[in-house]
Amino acid sequence: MQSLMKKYLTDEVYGELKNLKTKSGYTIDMAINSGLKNPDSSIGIYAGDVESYELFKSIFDPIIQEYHGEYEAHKTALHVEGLKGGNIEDDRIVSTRIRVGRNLTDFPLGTNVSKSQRLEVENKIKDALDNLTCQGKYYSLESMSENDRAKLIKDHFLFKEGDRFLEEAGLNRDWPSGRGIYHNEDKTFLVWVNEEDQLRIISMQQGGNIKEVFTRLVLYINELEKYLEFAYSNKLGFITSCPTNLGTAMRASVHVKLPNLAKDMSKFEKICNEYHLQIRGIHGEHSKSEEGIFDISNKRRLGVSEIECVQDMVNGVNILLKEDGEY
Ligand code: ADP
Ligand code: CIR
Repeated sequence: MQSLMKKYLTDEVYGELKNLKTKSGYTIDMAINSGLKNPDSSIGIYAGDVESYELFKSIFDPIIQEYHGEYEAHKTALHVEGLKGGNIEDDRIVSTRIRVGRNLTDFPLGTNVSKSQRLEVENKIKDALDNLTCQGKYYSLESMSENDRAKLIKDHFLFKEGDRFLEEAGLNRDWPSGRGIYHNEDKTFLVWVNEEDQLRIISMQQGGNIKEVFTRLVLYINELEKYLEFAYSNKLGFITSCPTNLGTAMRASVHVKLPNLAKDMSKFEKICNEYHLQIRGIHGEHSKSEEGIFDISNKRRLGVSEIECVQDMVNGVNILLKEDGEY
């Protein structure tokens, strides 16, 4: 399957964009490098700064439309009130995780920051995290032992090293400098620093109490917003490196056992398309399912509110559980 970048980058569009450069020095060649070097990309393009989405809109706009669907405008509404069926009591649900991506205003995105800017971003985020009432700790990647790092990755808490999509997007430059993870003692609230986005704010726990996970996430995002200013636009919502994360930048997922649908992938995929769900493997994006366990999350994030993202996931997962039980 060709990437959305290849689908929409006609000779005419490339000709129009090839000599343009944003104020931070980002070009269309930098934006499409990941998709060109990784022909199995599904999207294949990254922004370098907020301005990229405007300057290169003749390629970004159709990709955004196709991924998120038609939408009028984006409006953030970060609250849990109104969520229906927020506790899925079914022992096939292994765990729940909700994350949002955020980036700071006044800096290029991770694809195009300098080493010193990345360290500045890390310091600002560390200072803000110090104020959180969950009393977690920040661990820089540089200071972490190889064993601790491997365990955090295996247990689904930390990002991996060497992702080839991020590599070719310039997101792994100067690794591991400036990267790290913050978490509370029981690892139910975590923040990744300077991975694909400058912040990935994460709430997670075992089981299917989605409302509890969502409530914790909202609480600490609100606390962080007192200390950090996140890049946001009325048209695109929260600004992220990858156009799939624009809008709420929210991915609400469960790890769920669906052994029967696993043997009937065309039906599984049909249901997921209908209910705006994405299927990932057990170790995140581009990984495989193990023992019939899948990562099921909302797909659209732009032009929908945060609660709609979570509701998409809840509604869809209930259907999948029902269908899987009927074999
Ligand atoms: P992101 O969610 O930030 O887009 P990934 O898809 O790579 O990135 O997932 C990051 C990590 O989070 C992976 O280790 C993945 O297994 C873990 N993860 C995602 N959803 C869940 C979940 N519901 N329960 C436990 N771990 C999860
Ligand atoms: C790709 O194009 O496949 C990667 N750059 C990741 C794209 C974002 N992920 C997604 O929508 N699943």
